[in-house]
Amino acid sequence: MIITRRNILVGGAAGLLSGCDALGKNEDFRKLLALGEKGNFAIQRSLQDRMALAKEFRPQQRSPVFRMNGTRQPRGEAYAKHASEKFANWRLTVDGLVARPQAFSVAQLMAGPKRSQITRHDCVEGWSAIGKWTGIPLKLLLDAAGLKSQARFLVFHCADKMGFGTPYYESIDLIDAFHPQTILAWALNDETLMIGNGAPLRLRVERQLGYKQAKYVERIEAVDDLSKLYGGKGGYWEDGAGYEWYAGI
Ligand SMILES: Nc1nc2c(c(=O)[nH]1)N[C@H]1C(S)=C(S)[C@@H](COP(=O)(O)O)O[C@H]1N2
Ligand SMILES: [Mo]
Repeated sequence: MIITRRNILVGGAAGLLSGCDALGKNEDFRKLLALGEKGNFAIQRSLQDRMALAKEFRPQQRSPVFRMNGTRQPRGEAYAKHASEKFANWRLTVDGLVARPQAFSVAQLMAGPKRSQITRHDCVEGWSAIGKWTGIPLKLLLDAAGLKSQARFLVFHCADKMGFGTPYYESIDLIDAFHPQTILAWALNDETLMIGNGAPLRLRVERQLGYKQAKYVERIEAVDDLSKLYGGKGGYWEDGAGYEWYAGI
């Protein structure tokens, strides 16, 4: 995906340069091309920056306790039942603009390839915590489902309801979706996730702030447009409190 976009950018500039000798002699047009090249360079730089890895820490640098914030215990009978069954019947569905909709059990995800990373979580409320997350790279789930070419964003639907019964949800673009540190985590500090931290599955998208780290994820939906969902801003806090959709750190 990203490679393709880069190729289009580079290919576009090269095509213009080779095809238009007469135009190339025109001073204004040459200036315009030079600007275009700078622009492409800037876009490529920013794409590369977004693929850069978040800092990873040493085990001894972990916080003694990893705080729980926002929902610590989802309300409702459905979640309580799942918790009492130790999430044996929880399903993570991957659907929307995909070729092959998927439904994974937590056990299946835990048996799959895993990645661990010790990262710092930064909450806009002014606290941070360093913890070790283990989970399955999101890329593997997307490869299994096969994103359709119209897909632009992934929406994470959560099992907890906020004020007035609005579900928590979040969304990311495909650059973050395929980022090597983007995982669906099922363990924190080598222990199965506690309910307060988002059991049984929560997103870790390490280049962004705390509110993007959706907990209690039960559905990942591939969409072409965020404006059709809920308040249209791509996330619970984006809709309700005007938080930035791209919360890069
Ligand atoms: N489903 C859901 N995800 C959520 C929240 C929430 O309330 N519900 N709170 C967010 C916020 S603001 C933060 S800082 C982190 C907190 O994660 P933690 O409880 O593991 O510290 O989860 C984020 N993801
Ligand atoms: Mo937060």
